[in-house]
Amino acid sequence: MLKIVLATSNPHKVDEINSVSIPFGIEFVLPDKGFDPIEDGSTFEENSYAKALAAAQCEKSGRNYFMADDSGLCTDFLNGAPGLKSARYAPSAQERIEKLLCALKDAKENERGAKFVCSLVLIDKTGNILNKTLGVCKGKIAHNQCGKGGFGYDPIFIVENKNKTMAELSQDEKGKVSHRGRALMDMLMWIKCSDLK
Ligand code: ITT
Repeated sequence: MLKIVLATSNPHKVDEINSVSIPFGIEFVLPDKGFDPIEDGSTFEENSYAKALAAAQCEKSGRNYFMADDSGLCTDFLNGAPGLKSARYAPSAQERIEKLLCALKDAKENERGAKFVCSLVLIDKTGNILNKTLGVCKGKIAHNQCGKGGFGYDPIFIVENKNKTMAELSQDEKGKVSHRGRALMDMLMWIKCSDLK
């Protein structure tokens, strides 16, 4: 099994990614102690690279490859917000959901469009970018929360062409349509064709 450090503190990302990658012979593991990235980039990709580099810099276990996921929810009504600030929009996941529903309370049905974005960046221990992928999942913001699966904004994100929120999908279904699932599939295909070991 090829082990790659996943530069994150979010256990939901590790679960979602490993549920897809392990059948491909690739396991993602948490960074060593001291992982504390500064996410002050102006794009998802810049933040993703900053996280991957921070994991490489605190590596003590001899692992060679580091991948980061920077992701977020962009809404049309709020000109792309919360976007890069999705994780910091309010203190807890429930408060973030409530704040977003409140911010969209006057948005009409055709103004509730939104997309989840995920930037994956894979680097080696010296910080060289080996590959990067981007995944997008389109949908709209619901009026109320629905579903218990996933994490974050999933209970208020209605997936395009499915009459369900992301939180009503199984982990398998989410992996097939989500921003993370799409970016990950491209990344796994690249890794499989590369000679990383
Ligand atoms: P790391 O930086 O440690 O990876 P994080 O949760 O802070 O963990 P981000 O900075 O990438 O990650 O912020 C992403 C936020 O966007 C996340 O906290 C959620 O609020 C939201 N988000 C991202 N992907 C999501 C998904 O699949 N479902 C629901 N919300 C998601």
